[in-house]
Amino acid sequence: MREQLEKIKEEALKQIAASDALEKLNDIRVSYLGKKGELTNLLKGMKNVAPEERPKVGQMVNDARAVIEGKLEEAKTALAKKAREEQLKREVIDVTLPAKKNNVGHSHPNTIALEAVERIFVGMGYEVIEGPEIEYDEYNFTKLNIPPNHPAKDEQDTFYINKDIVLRTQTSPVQARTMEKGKLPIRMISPGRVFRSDEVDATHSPSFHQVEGLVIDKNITLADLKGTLAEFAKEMFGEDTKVKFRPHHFPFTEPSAEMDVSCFKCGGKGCRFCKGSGWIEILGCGMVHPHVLEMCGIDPDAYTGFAFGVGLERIALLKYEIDDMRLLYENDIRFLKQF
Ligand code: 2U9
Repeated sequence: MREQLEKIKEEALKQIAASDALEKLNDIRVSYLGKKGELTNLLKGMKNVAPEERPKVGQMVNDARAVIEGKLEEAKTALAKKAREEQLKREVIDVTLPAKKNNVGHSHPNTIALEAVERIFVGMGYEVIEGPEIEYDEYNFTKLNIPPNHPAKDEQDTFYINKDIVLRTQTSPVQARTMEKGKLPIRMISPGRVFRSDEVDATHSPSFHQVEGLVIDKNITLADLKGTLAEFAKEMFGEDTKVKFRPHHFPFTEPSAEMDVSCFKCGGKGCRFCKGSGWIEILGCGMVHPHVLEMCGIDPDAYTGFAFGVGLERIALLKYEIDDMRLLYENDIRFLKQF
């Protein structure tokens, strides 16, 4: 029995030494020390041992059991240590490698231009008011004196959601809604995204941005419009900027005009930038049409007002000498970082 015990112990220790996984050690524990394990079976054979021998043999079996258990524990600790070391090796960090730089964003030229426009008008006491991009036809057109069948309402120019609702083609509905609230006087600008079903090219996009302005008070005249917009031009394009107003037509203003600024590249002498004319068209403007005042609930005999509209992309393209509008919609950080 002693010999049998030694053989079992040796075999167990050999198997333990050769084990390279925790599951194998577990199998060994079961096959030697488990309920049906070899050592347990050996104890079951004690009845064949002479009674006086039994304590000694029992002690031997228990010793063998302790040795196997000890070795199993040792092997388990060694395997766990090896696994930890391998994991550490896999996760090793080379602290000498250069760090990955986070990409830092940059303000868009539209945003820079808008902030400049807002600063100028807020400085003159205007409020900045925004409104919905999806609008009723009534606010986008009818209340602005653009009647049904007007060419600007043509399907080619306007994105219709249904027969009554459009993607706004201008930010004017925000001013119409403000007028309807009836709190006078009004000094406001409304910046925002507008939509027109245009083909994309160097100067057009189906979605662009406008800033429109509106002033309504008693005794507002064309002189207020001219003085305000001349001041805006100086602050936006430089102290020496001159302005020129050319008659124009908009349904919502009467009289209407387009305003040119003296070329800020050549000072008005004429260059490639201003196509030799010395002037650059900047915005549209006019005195608010009495019919618009009336439709928005304001008495045209008591109040007058002026309005203007500028394309933000146009300002950004001119100010930063960008020759293709499409660059403004690509958001390439290498492009944006130049401004
Ligand atoms: C109300 C009354 C009048 C807003 C105005 C313009 C002139 C204008 C264009 C500039 C370039 C649009 O982005 S663009 O294509 N806009 O020329 N906009 S007056 O007039 C208003 C607005 C609201 C109630």
